Amino acid sequence: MYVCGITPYDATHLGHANTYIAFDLLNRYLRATGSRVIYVQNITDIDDPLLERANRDGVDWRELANSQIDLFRADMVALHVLPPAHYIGAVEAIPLVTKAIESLNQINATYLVDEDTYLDLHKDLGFGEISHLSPDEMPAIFAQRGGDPERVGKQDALDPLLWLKQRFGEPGWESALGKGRPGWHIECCAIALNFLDVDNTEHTSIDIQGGGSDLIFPHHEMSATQAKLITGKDFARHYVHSGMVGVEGEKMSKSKGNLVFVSKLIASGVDPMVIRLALLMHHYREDHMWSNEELSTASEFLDDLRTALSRTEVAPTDIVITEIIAALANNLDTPRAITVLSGWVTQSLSGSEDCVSGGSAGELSRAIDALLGLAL
Ligand code: 5CA
Ligand code: ZN
Repeated sequence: MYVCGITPYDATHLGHANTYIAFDLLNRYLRATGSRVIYVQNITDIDDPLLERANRDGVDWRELANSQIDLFRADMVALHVLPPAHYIGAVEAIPLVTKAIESLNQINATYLVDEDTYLDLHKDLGFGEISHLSPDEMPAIFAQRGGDPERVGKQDALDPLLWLKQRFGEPGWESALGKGRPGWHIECCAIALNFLDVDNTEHTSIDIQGGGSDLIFPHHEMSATQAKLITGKDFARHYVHSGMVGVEGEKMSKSKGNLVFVSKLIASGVDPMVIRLALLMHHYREDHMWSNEELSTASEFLDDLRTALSRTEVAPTDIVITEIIAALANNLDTPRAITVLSGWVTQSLSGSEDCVSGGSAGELSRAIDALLGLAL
C-alpha cells in the first residue's frame, strides 16, 4: 500500500489526520484479517509550495521541512496511527527519480522545454482511466494543483514536469539530467515502484494507491501513467481516496489559511483519542465539515465507553466484535461500527441484570484498539 504523504510546510491539520487515519484503518483491517501489509509513504520534502512558504517566512526550507516532519510524526503517534514500513523523502529518493526518468527517456517518452524535462503523455493510450475526467475538464484542475498547462513549448498542455533545472536561488541536485530537482508525480511513482514488493507475476505493480480525493487528478493519474510506461503494466490494483475535511463551508487548505491543527487541539487539552473518534464518526470517503461540537459528542461517547469497559459485568461482547469486523469489511463503515459499540455501551450501563452479563470487557477493549486504533 502506497499512501501519498505530506508536503511538510504546514502540518498536521485535521484533513491530513482524516486521511492518515483512514489508511491506518485499512492497514489495521488488512493485518487483522491475515494480510501481510507493506506500507510505504512519501514526504514531499522538496517542491514549489515548500520553497514558497520558506521564502515568505524567511526560514531555510530544510529547517521548515524538518520541523513540520517532526510535528507530523508526533501527531501520528498521538493519534495512534501505525507507522509505515518505509517513510521516504523526495530528496533521499532523487537517485530513484532520475533512474525512473532515464527509463522514460529510453522509450522516447520525454522531451525538453528549455532545459526542463517533461513527459510526453501521449505515449500512454490509457491516460485518463483513473480519474475518468474528460480532456476539457483536465487543464483547469491541472493548473489549480501545481500544473503548468500554459507553458509555451510543451507538446501537450497536460504533460507533467519530470525534472526542473535549477533556478537561481533554489536548491538543485546533480544528475545526468543536469542540476535540478524532481517533479511531483514522478517522485511518488519512483518511491512506490522501488519500496513496494513488486511481483512480476501480478498484473499490477502495487495493490493499493491511496491519498485524499484531491489527489485523484492530476497526481494519481500522472503517477499511474509514468509507472505504466516504465513497467509496461497497470500501476495499482485499487485506488482508495479519502474525503476532504473542511471548516465553515470551505475545504481546509494551507492556501485558505483555515486550518485546524492536531497539535494545537492536543496542546489545548483535547484527548487525541477524542480527535480520532470524532473523525471515525464519519465514513472515510465522505467529505465533511469539521465543527468543535463533534469533539464534545466524541468526548462524551468515549467517557461512556471507558466507563462500560471498566465494569466487570458487561453485555455480551463476541457479537459486538463480529459486527464491528463486518462493518469494517463493508468498505470500512466506521459509523456503523460506532453505532454497534454505542448499543453495547447503553446495554452495559443500563443496570438491567439479564442483559448485563456474559461479555469480556478486556477482549472488546483489545479489539477496539486493534481494529479502530482507539487506545482506551
Ligand atoms: N505531498 C503531497 C502528496 S504526494 C500532498 O498532497 N501533500 S499535502 O500535505 O498537501 O497532503 C497530504 C495528504 O493529506 C494527501 O493525501 C491529501 O490528499 C490529504 N489532504 C490534504 N488536505 C486535506 C483535507 N482538507 N481533507 C482531507 N485530506 C486532505
Ligand atoms: Zn503522492
